[in-house]
Amino acid sequence: MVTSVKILFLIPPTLQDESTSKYQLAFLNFTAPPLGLGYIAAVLEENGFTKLKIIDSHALNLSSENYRRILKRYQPDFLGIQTLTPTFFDALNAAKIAKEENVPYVALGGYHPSAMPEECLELSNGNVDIIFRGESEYSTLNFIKCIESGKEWNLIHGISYKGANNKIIHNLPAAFIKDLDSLPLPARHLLPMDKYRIFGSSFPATSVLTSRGCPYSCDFCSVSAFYNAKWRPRSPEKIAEEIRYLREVMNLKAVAFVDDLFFLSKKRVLNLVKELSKIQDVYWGATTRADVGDRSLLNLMRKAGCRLVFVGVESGNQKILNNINKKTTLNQIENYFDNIKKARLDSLASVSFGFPGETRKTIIDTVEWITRRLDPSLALFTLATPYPGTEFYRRMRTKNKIKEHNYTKYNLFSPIAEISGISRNEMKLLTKWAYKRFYLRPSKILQNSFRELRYSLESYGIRQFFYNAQVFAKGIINMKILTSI
Ligand code: B12
Ligand code: SF4
Repeated sequence: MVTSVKILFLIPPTLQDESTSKYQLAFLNFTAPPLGLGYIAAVLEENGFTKLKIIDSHALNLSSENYRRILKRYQPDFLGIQTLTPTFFDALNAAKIAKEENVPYVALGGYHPSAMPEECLELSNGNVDIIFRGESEYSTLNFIKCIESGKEWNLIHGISYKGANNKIIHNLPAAFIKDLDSLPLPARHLLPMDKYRIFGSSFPATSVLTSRGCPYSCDFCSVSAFYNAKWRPRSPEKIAEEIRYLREVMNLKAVAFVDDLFFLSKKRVLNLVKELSKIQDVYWGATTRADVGDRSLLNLMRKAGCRLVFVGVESGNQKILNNINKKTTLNQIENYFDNIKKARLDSLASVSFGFPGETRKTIIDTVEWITRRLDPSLALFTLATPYPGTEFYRRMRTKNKIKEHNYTKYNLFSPIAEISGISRNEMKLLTKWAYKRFYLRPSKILQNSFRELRYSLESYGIRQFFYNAQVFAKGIINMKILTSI
């Protein structure tokens, strides 16, 4: 039994070569706080557990040795490590160090362990005691209460662990939180908030979540698998309360709504836009599909401080969109980008190469369509990655098409699955070509420069303009790193 439990949550230090891991963050200049850990910590604080720390090793640039020193000094009773598929081996390394430093309870949580609890426990060689599956605010609270009181874990929902004879036990799944408004705001005060930047901000910024989950079921998406295709919104009033706090208390003026699907309910966005219009000097961006949110809504969003809309386009080929169950049409996507432009918003088109049906020709056609027809402000070209737990993973595995088994490479920039007729090396070259084709056009460079200048003058100040020029240059340099991963 442990009294007054000391708790540490961790984004594990990276084991990857620095240039590779840094690339992802540098290219889009997007680093966001781990809101999931922030929410868990806030619920624990609310319930009287105040011996709490969150260490974001990425934001703080911590090495394994720095992290070991923190463990020695703090000596937590419970360590919870956030684990995405590409950070799985980082998490195992952090767990091993924790056991060497005698941390009694070491846990993994997040997308990857939720999809692969057994494999995670097996590969950890006894360094991980417990896996949290799914949404974990209340399962973590219940677990911490158990270790404080010395009670058994068998009634806690949402956890997996090894029982007698090393047999893996999966307790019942944790229920989804019905009313997201009942959650406290994420414990940002425990995070290094001065370190986070969103798309090109020269000053600190943050992510915010206005809903969880998504009712669609795109084959490749970890989110629909994780949240069981359920969507739950927060109320506009609660979101506005958070934004007001961020603006007035934390002095942040740029926010990325990182929901999986910000736009699902037009009524909710309209109400939210109304609330946000009352808060001065806050600029924001949000994610969407191309079939939700019409022109009038986009116009209102612009007035309420929206500057960037991130659209999951995925492919410029209708058959491929159908193959991945995206349920959008090329026509809808074209209209949507036209509307975004008319509303004077910036757009980011996110595209992945390598879904079923992809050929060299479909990649080239997609890039030309994006460049000439959609002409978004920014484009993100990634490689289709079969994340464990998704339908895409199951299909690729059944067909024996997964050729890369090192999870560290599941970073959206390394070829993982085989695509008939295109070698892995050619996939990298095609991605590199796509970036060049899209960004290195004189018209695009001019257009982006003017737009940045205009935004800097009307919203963020001229310092922002020079900062962005430097980010763009870094991005170009990083393209080399991208294709050498
Ligand atoms: C913002 C964001 C980022 C930010 C910040 C990430 C962070 N540290 O949280 C940045 C830009 C840094 C980022 C980077 C990447 N990301 Co990202 N990101 C997101 C996004 C859009 C929102 C994250 C978020 O705030 N969620 C909201 C909170 C409430 O949920 P949560 O974090 O999942 O936490 C809950 C549970 O998962 C669980 N939990 C999570 N961690 C832990 C830990 C413990 C101990 C416990 C008990 C529980 C627990 O409890 C939490 C509360 O309920 C998600 C999509 C999504 N909806 O989650 C993708 C997502 C997590 N990212 C993803 C990917 C692939 C990446 C990158 C590889 C992309 C890239 N190439 O750049 C990198 C990896 C960076 C790295 N090396 O770690 C994938 C992960 C897929 C997978 N199977 O691993 C997702 C799911 C997107 C997707 N649809 O595929 N990302
Ligand atoms: S890709 Fe977007 S629309 Fe599709 S399931 Fe995932 S979050 Fe929903």
